[in-house]
Amino acid sequence: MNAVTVTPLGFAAGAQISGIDLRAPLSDAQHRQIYDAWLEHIVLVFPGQDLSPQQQIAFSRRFGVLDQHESQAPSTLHPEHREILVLSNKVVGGKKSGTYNSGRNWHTDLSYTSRPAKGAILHCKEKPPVGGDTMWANLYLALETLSPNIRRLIDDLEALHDVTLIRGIEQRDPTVVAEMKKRNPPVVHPVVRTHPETGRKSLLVNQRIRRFLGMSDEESQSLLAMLNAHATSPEFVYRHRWSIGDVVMWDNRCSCHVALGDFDQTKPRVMFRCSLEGEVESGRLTQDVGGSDRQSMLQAVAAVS
Ligand SMILES: O=C(O)CCC(=O)C(=O)O
Ligand SMILES: [Fe+2]
Repeated sequence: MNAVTVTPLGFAAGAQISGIDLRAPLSDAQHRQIYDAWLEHIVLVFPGQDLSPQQQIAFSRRFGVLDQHESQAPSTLHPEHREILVLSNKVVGGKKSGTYNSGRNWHTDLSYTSRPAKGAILHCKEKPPVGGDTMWANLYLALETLSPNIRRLIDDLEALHDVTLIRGIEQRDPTVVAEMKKRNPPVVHPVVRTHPETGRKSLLVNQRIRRFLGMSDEESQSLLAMLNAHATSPEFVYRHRWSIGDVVMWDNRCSCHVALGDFDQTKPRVMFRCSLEGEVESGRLTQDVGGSDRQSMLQAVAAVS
């Protein structure tokens, strides 16, 4: 079996994997090589693939436990394979898909739950003639390039992640959104997190953070704006311009991403997505905050109610 070729696409993140047809099962050697490249480059691009849902599922399963998408509206899942979430802006039966504006602000998938995703595998099926790129930021680099003084400030800091900060959520079906909010009360995560496999630390900040615990709203907003601007600055970002047939997989444990809405919405953009379940419960409900953190918790709860 030939070795696959790994070609970096960006300095901060991104590598292209060629010399492989993902329709066939991966050998153990190929799997190891791809897995190592994934840990190193965070975002892997496999161009020119043409996978059936079954083949995409089989490939994705080699990298983790597949999310059955219980928390997603049934109408957004592939009709025969619930492991595939369909990201689409098409109008079906007179209604926009529930995923038509997914991912429109910087986020780490499922950081508004106690167990953020391990990663995801997107397969591009249809795309607009221009626009609709996706960008990923390397959050290891974001952390490592902070000054020692800011580093000390955030080392033990915790942030409240809030599902209601998903950009454009208010434009989605109100029944689905109400259910999402009910299932996802705000959760607290450390701002500095450790990758379970590489052991490297990264900066878990994004635009779905409401506030930091133990800080006033003003302090939180200023610090968050600074950290988000830093984390998503161009030197830490890989921007992917899609082609039909691309398979892109990312490591969600050290990155954040955004799907740009800069395209003609009358043109279809369709991605089939498999999601890898997170391995660790890194977050906790605000209700669990006790003792000296209680005041912060009350402030935090007040801030979202
Ligand atoms: O549509 C995209 O490019 C990505 C959307 C997104 O945020 C995701 O699939 O997690
Ligand atoms: Fe996402």
